[in-house]
Amino acid sequence: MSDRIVVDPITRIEGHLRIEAQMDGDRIAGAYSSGTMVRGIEIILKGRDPRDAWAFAQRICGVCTLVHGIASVRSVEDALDYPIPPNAQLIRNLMIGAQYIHDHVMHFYHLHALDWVDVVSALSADPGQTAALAQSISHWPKASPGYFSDVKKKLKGFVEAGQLGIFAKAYWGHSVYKLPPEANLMAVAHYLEALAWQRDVVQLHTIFGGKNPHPNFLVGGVASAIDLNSDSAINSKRLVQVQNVIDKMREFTDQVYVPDTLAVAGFYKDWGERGEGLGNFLCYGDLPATSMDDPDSFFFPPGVILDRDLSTVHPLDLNSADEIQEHVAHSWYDYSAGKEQGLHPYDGETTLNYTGPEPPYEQLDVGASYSWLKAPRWKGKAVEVGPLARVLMLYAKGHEQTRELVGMTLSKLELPTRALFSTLGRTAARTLETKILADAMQGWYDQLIANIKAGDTRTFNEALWEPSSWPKQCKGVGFMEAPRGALGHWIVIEDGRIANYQAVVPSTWNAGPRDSTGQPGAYEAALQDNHQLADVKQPVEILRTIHSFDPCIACAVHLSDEAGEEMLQLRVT
Ligand code: NFE
Ligand code: MG
Repeated sequence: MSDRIVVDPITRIEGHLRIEAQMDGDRIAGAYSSGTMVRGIEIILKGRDPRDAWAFAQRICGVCTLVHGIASVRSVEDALDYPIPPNAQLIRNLMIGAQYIHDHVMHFYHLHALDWVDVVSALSADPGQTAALAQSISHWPKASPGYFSDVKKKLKGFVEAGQLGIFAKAYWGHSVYKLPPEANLMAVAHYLEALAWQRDVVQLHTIFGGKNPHPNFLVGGVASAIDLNSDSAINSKRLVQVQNVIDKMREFTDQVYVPDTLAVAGFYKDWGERGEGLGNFLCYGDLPATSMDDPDSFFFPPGVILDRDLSTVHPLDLNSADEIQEHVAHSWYDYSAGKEQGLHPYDGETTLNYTGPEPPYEQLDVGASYSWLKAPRWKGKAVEVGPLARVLMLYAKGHEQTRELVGMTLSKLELPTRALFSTLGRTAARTLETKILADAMQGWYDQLIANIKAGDTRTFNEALWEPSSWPKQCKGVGFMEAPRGALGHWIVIEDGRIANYQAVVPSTWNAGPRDSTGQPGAYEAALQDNHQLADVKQPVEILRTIHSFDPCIACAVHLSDEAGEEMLQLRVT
């Protein structure tokens, strides 16, 4: 196996991901995705009070900082049949929406953009022409020649001091970077602006949840009281702040993020023809207008799309033992019934069995086990989850704004509908979903204000708080759509304590390894889909497609990294 490219770690992600690409000349013939750190949260949770589980589960990740808290409280509420007040539902929707918008903008500018934007090329941009470009695509006020001249000066300072800092060690000057210097300079300016913007908009979480990362949650509601006459509760001043954050989110999305995505995509249309892979998409659905028991009221509809057939959305059942199962045939785990078995999360097992090579090593034995991620499957099929899955689901269900935005995007880029199923389509879907959600935020906010005006300030239901009111045994699933896709926590409660807890996480669906039938996971399939490398020593194409999924391996393996050591290597053999 001499012609295998190893990229480890994949940078500009959360967590530790290794990609091995088996080359056939300059083409990727087989790709292997490996999570290289071990999990532990599910073991830590056993025996604890279910009302505390969210605080532990939330520490799975600091990027999708609230989603494991929400999935966890929902799992307990589902198990106990525990209703929450309408205001709590609205506040959760606002917090989830804010998480998406914050996370997607940061992913685009700070994690993904540098796969498409050559920072060093920005140094040869003409600030006047950059201003003309910026003004031609948006009304964003920071677009004068003087402004771009200042950004260029700042960047020049970094480079001359040999301190590219956050921009260091990329493949600058690579022939696959296609943007003109002016577009590169505009993108660098927005990269820096997005850093400041995200600090402001994250306030929404601190207002409703006390802090960020890891805002506070509560089984039975939300951890914030509404009292317009109190300084230490959600009052008029705080509500005005929330409105300001929503305005800032919508403005930046409309004026910067959407136009930048379209402008950059215009130079990379060939990426609308590669990197799809599976063609199967799954959503659990989320953002209820009423309650989690009423999927018809969800803003994001649940369902499964197979073989990119948008005319049929298949229903799914998170409680059925035959539908969602995790496989470990190529993962460093054992199941008591054998490694070939699939297990539904209620019956899930977390038994570590590392059989890989001793580090440092050249290559993984991809014919055997090669990842700390399990391989989740729906009815035996590998599926993709995330923004593209959600946008396709909205599209298939006839959501009008989605249809308009998708139509506008394809017509501006002069691309066929088929281009949705690609690396470019995945990245564009994230942008469009942000626009759709930023607009929806206003609706949830207006409803919250209307409830408060009508005298309803309840945010917590104490009816089932005491374990003495619980059944001796029960189980439930808390699910949501996290920024990276479908997320579920399955809990089994016995005598008021956690008997079993399993999280099946978006990046596990997408980044997982092959299963017992040899089916690749979503990353693997995408990399095997029409990927030529212009320079095997600088495999930026691998980064483009992997980053289009926005990996989070901390989530995917439920991290507990005892050694804390990274293996830094890029090896071309
Ligand atoms: Ni750590 Fe996460 C999200 C979850 S993982 S980022 O979004 O759940 O895929
Ligand atoms: Mg899990």
